[in-house]
Amino acid sequence: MNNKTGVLVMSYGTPQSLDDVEAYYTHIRRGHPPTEEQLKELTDRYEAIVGGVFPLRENTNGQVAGLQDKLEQLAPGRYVCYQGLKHAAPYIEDGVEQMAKDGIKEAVGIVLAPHYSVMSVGSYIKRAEAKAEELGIKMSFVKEYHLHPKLLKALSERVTDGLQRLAVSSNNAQPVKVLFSAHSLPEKIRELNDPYEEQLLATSAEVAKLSNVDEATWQFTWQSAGRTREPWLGPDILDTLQTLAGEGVKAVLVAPVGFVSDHLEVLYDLDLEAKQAASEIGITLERITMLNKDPLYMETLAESVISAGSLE
Ligand code: FEC
Repeated sequence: MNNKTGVLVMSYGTPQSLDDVEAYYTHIRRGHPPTEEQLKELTDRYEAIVGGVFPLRENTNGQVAGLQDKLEQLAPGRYVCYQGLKHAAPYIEDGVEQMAKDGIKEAVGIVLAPHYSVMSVGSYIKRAEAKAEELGIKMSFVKEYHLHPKLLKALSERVTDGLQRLAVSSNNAQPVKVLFSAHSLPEKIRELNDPYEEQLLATSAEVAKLSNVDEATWQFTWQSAGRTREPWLGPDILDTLQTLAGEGVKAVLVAPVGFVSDHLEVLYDLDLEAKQAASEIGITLERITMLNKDPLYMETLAESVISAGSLE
């Protein structure tokens, strides 16, 4: 018996190495291996950003350690963090199993993604819950923290800083647009009354307000839609950039508020693909820096964990 409360910190996961991309992609595709062409396309994207290093792993490790430190400050000796990844080892189930081996009886689960969708955070929770039930661990979950004041403050500081950088790199070009973005999901989530879109818009509106960005100067767009035949939520950022160019916009600050780390969907989809597309149509594009181990983000996570635990 361990009197500490376990904290299962869940994140997307990334391959261990370029050799591991196929296994990782197969896991994302629920056991269906990618075609050679699909595998090459994804491997090329990783090669373009990392050259053998996968930044999400180090960033997730850093966030888990940062959360442990913050919990230790706020509630000394009470919590112990475990990592559980969606598509790579240690998997979500491995994290729960480790808690059981350590004698943990009660735990809180939190995902390193602020917005709830049944297809994202919901699926992490489902897997953790099933394993915890099997192993007799009582678990509660933080479902979302998209309006936590410290998260909003950390993001708004980044928007303010990003706008200053954009003014310099674009030579004060006008008009400017702030584009809040997040990972697209299949359009069918709309039939499920899913809160994902509403929560993303709420975060965007609050961050815009705190950064003094008026309503006409920001909008929301999707990014990184999956390569499947079904329709995904749009417009995609590449289409949005075309529309903005048609409206005469000259400078864009992208704020990917649905993500919390530097990883493929930011470093490739935004920094390489979107930036290149923007420059071809006369738009200077900058992006806000990601949260990674930002102390305000660590406090957001720690306070959310503590309040989820105390609701029991
Ligand atoms: O840096 C890295 O190695 C990993 C970057 C990465 C993050 C991420 C976050 C989210 N995803 C979400 C939804 C989907 C859905 C599908 C899907 C597919 C991929 C593929 C790669 C990938 N995702 Fe991802 N996602 C990242 C990477 N994602 C690679 C496969 C190739 C491709 O389609 O581009 C479609 C498959 C399915 O049906 O499951 C849906 C959502 C997030 C943000 C929340 C979270 O972090 O969990 C939502 C980071």
